[in-house]
Amino acid sequence: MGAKAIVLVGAGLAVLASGCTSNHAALNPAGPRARHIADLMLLFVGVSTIVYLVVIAFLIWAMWRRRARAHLQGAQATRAAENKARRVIGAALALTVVVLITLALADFFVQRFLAAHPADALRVLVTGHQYWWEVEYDDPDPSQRLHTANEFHIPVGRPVELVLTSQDVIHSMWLPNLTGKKDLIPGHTNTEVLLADKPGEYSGQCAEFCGLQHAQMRLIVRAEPAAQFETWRQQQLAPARAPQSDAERRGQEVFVRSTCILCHTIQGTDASATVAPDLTHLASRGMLAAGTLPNTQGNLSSWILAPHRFKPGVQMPATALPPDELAALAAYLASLR
Ligand code: HEC
Ligand SMILES: [Cu+2]
Repeated sequence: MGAKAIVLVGAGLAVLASGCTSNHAALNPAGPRARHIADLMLLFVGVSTIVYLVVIAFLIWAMWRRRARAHLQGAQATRAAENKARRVIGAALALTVVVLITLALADFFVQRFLAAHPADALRVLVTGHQYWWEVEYDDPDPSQRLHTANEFHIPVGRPVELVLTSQDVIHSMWLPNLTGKKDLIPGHTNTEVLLADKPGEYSGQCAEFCGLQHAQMRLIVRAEPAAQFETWRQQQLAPARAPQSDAERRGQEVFVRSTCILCHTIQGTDASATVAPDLTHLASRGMLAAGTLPNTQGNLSSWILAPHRFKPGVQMPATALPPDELAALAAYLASLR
């Protein structure tokens, strides 16, 4: 029993501690929006805990007192006790109203803060798909509109306005270190603001059940200093790196004559379909298929051969290729930095 309790308390503390350092935790805010939400949550939990403890303390006190006073009798004593009880209940009621109004006001001010959208924000359009995130940076100049998927960068300290919609069903974006949840709804746009004040890699997740692979619909946001962000932006805007080796050249040929080009884009080749993640700079991303597999050449081969093995229900068909063509294709994709 004692050992069990120690293990439970230890596990609880470990969860709390990881909540304070994790890159996927509302209790480890990396920007003012998430910080306001975390503070509001702590305020609610703190006030509820105090109220609970006070009520339990009164309950214990009342039980103890009743037993101690059981010998007292008489109409006068009863009336005096009732009057006192009425005053105590009245005071408790008033206190309850004050606490409720305080919490409602705190909630109102946090909501008002979250609803304010800055005018100078960078605009990023995010579209939910079963089961990946399409990302496009808005710009009046079409040549500056960069496209990527599942992983995107933002400059530290500059607000980013996300314009959220969906291509199929309702998804929800949740980046707990940066802000609260916001739905992506087909035929409708929602907006949400990201503002990171600490550089870092923040993990996000689809937070609205959207189909079989809902749990494997992860998102990575990298917040970095403005100069580094600009370098990334320029690198992503460039057309795909030309194949250098024979294997890579062969891989590119395989890509453009396979079914891949029905769904994917690689800027600078004939592939320009937009129903699946843009692969122009695939190798610059850490993970494949929305956080499902580490982005390695071996995993690329396995993924092309049998995507449903890693994501049952995935909207990409398996492609059977001879081993040498598959290896060349994977080598080419792995070179697209
Ligand atoms: C019918 C459309 C379709 C075809 C054809 C197709 N794919 Fe895909 N592909 C997808 C979709 C949809 C995803 C996203 C899957 C997910 O994460 O749920 C995807 C994901 C990928 C990814 C991971 C991308 C990322 O950003 O993580 C790679 C790599 C890929 N496909 C390569 C290929 C190659 C190579 C071919 C041709 C052999 C191919 N695909 C054919 C639809 C397609
Ligand atoms: Cu989803």
